[in-house]
Amino acid sequence: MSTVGKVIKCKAAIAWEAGKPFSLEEVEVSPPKDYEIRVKIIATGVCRTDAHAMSLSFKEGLFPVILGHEGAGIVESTGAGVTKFKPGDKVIPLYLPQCGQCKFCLSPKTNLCERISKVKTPISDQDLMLDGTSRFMCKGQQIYHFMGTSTFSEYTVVVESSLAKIDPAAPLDKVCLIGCGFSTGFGAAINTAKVEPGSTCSVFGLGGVGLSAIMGCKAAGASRIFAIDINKSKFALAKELGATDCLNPQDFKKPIQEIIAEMTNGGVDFAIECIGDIKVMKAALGCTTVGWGTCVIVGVSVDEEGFTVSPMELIMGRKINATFFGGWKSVDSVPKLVTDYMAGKFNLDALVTYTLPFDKINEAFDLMREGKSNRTVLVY
Ligand code: PAD
Ligand code: ZN
Ligand code: ZN
Repeated sequence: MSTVGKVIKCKAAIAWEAGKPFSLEEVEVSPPKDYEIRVKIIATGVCRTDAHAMSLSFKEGLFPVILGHEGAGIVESTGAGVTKFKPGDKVIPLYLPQCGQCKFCLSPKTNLCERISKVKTPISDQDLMLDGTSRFMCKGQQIYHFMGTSTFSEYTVVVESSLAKIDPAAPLDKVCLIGCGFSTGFGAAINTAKVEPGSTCSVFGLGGVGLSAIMGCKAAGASRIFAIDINKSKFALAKELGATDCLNPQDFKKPIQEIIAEMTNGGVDFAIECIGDIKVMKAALGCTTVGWGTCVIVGVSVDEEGFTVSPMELIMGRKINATFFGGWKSVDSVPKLVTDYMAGKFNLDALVTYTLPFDKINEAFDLMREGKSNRTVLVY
């Protein structure tokens, strides 16, 4: 029986309030309105950003909410006006939209889109559809969307400019990582830092994002790649993916930036912070060389105001930059990244530590918090 035009009842993980585990619930998902698409999610990764959004320290989170922003699925139905998608298309929802018409989308200088350019933090945006309403209901209550994607629901509704059509042969339980973690880390190295052949790099934090940054540094031809983490169980995979030196800051008496500077004749060319820790961001900037060192911030910090940079650090030629979704223009780039993965150009499979049934979502978050997984992919 066709579900087109009807409310679909399905499984979703709802965060009812901050700091509490998800509850698995039956939700009602309304049909897509104009320029919207309803997607059956097949697989979704679990990213640290979802954990930030449900943490007690993130003051802007709206509840109850369906989180999840690293998914892949199949179009179930389309609303009026949708021209680029049809039922059956394989797709990846995009938390960074690309409307294609705004001043940002028309500029090659940024991957931002006007649809999210005015918000303080992109992870508190896109909590409702563009008409200011939600497509999710549970127990008679409206549930917020998250980042315009809400992939922790078996069915979700997204705006047309927040969706990429991908190769129909792509394995969704792997390419879902292109929806966030892989693209962010890989792009941070090649698009934002613009890592050069023969350069030295350091990557702080070896979760799914940092390991992808290592892959990006290697693909860009870096000759020496430092991988830094306080969890040494991350080092074996970091090495496999291209790290040349693995360092645990807790093994040294001196600050890690000094150790790296000593090992590199004054500092690395590029440093990438993939944790979201203010102190580590300072260390990342501090381990770059004077003259031209570039520090790229990827990690999202939700509980602190920011960090100070001395003008001298910048006057001495260091640069600081940050990335959102690895600098990729989402609609244009995601299908190409999927094609590149299918052509064997990078190794997404290595990032997936566990693949679990969706019902084990709380376990997946525990594995991430305990440092036991790089990425867990949940399948419906
Ligand atoms: P993760 O939690 O899987 O990995 C973080 C890693 O950092 C773990 O291996 C930790 O052991 C390690 N770590 C923690 N503290 C320290 C420390 N003090 N020193 C050294 N290592 C440490 O996270 P993830 O890979 O999913 O995400 C990383 C960050 O990137 C996180 O803040 C997330 O919110 C952010 C992110 N940003 C974007 C973006 O567009 N800017 C996209 C996706 C994720
Ligand atoms: Zn993410
Ligand atoms: Zn735009």
